[in-house]
Amino acid sequence: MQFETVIHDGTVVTPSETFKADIGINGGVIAAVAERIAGGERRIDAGGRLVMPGGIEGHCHIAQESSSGVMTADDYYSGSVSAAFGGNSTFIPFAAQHRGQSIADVIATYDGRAAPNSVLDYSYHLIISDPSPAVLEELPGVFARGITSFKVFMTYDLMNIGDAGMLDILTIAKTHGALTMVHAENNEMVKWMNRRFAAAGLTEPKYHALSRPELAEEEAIHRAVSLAKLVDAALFIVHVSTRGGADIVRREKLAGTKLFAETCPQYLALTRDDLDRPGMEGAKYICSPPLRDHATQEGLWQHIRAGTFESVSSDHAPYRADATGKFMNGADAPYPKIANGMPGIAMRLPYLFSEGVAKGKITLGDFVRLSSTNAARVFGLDRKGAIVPGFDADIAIWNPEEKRTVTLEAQHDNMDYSPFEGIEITGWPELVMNHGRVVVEKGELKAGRGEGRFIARKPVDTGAMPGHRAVEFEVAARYGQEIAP
Ligand code: DUC
Ligand code: ZN
Ligand code: ZN
Repeated sequence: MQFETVIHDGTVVTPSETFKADIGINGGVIAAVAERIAGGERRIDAGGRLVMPGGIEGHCHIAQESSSGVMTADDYYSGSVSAAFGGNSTFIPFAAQHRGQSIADVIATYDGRAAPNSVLDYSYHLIISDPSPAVLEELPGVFARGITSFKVFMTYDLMNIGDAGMLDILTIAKTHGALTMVHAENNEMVKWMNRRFAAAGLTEPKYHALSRPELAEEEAIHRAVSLAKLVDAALFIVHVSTRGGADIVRREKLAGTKLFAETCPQYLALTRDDLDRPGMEGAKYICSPPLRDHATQEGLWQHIRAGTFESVSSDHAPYRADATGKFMNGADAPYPKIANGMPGIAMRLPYLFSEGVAKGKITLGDFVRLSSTNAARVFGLDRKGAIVPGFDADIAIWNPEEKRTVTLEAQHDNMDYSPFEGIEITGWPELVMNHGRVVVEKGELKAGRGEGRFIARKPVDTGAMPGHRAVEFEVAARYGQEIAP
């Protein structure tokens, strides 16, 4: 068999094995994995390197306006380029509905932003902020198009859809095999804390972290899980930032709940002390849920090791430290008026590899699972996330020995700061391929604008998860009233 591309002499990493093998690629797809593959129009030498599934970034905000109207600094070009330099082959940003907007309009808007610009394959999670009857009716068409997940919020007055709204979304999602993702923080607790801090004149960035207590996340995770269990729908808790929240996820998974979760590098690398930097420097570290402390970092690593999280995602939410982003309400705005989020799409995998694999906290197999394989499975990318014949040739070749210090200049996003600046990294992605196209090689971009494809995704697979059946629906059925979703 003749191959367009052969990757040879590398060490292939899968979730369960690490072995020497060559890979033959034709038509953008992995055609063979074998001990020795001769020929190839192009031969890529991976001697001394790790050959892994390209990263799948499942949580990032690209060309997205926040509910208060701030546009992210990255569009689908800079966002995808930055993702690729960070070892990713595919990404799934959000397509965000603003209240009153039809879903057809949301999708058309994001298609216009993504298709001409993305260098990587992409899909969207739909953010629903206004689950009106008309919007709920539109959702089956969205699933039919292969957008099989969406995010809802339990916080922010302009985004929070309330418990009944969540139940409506969860019920429709269950019917269509879609996955509901949730930002879980108790809105009323946060608003109450905000009022207390405002009354005391405490408005510097460091109070942001204190205004969103760990209990606000833990309560909301517990409530979100309860809502999902009532209708036996699948749920994905995004950006878990607390040990207590992760404990709930773990417990519920053990009980068979159809539950998935992620954490993010910033909760492992940074703490609330970073918000207490001089002047308004701390604004760069404002994200929600907020940064916590060293004990939390330890707890989150324990949960990563124990398998509580499907993935470690970046939550790349790039707002520049200027009037276009963080300071759109003024250079000394009080913390509730500073844009929430920080960049990190390029640092997610180098950080996870360096802190996790190189420091012996996780195995190479764990890294592959957390960076790619699990996201493919949970988000329905059925031809991605593994080095298997028939799958897309989405591959990242890593030099596990390369050492770098993170600098802003070496980033490829549109940001004016990196929260990871100065961190020492061991292990770096040297070549990134998407659907057989080399996108990044030895520090150079090789792909063009708009070459990435929209990928239609499959329903979430919860077949192996027992789930729950709320007893009240059973009793109603015994009364002859079938009201179960
Ligand atoms: N939630 C996110 O997922 N990202 C940025 C801000 C937020 O609230
Ligand atoms: Zn969120
Ligand atoms: Zn996010």
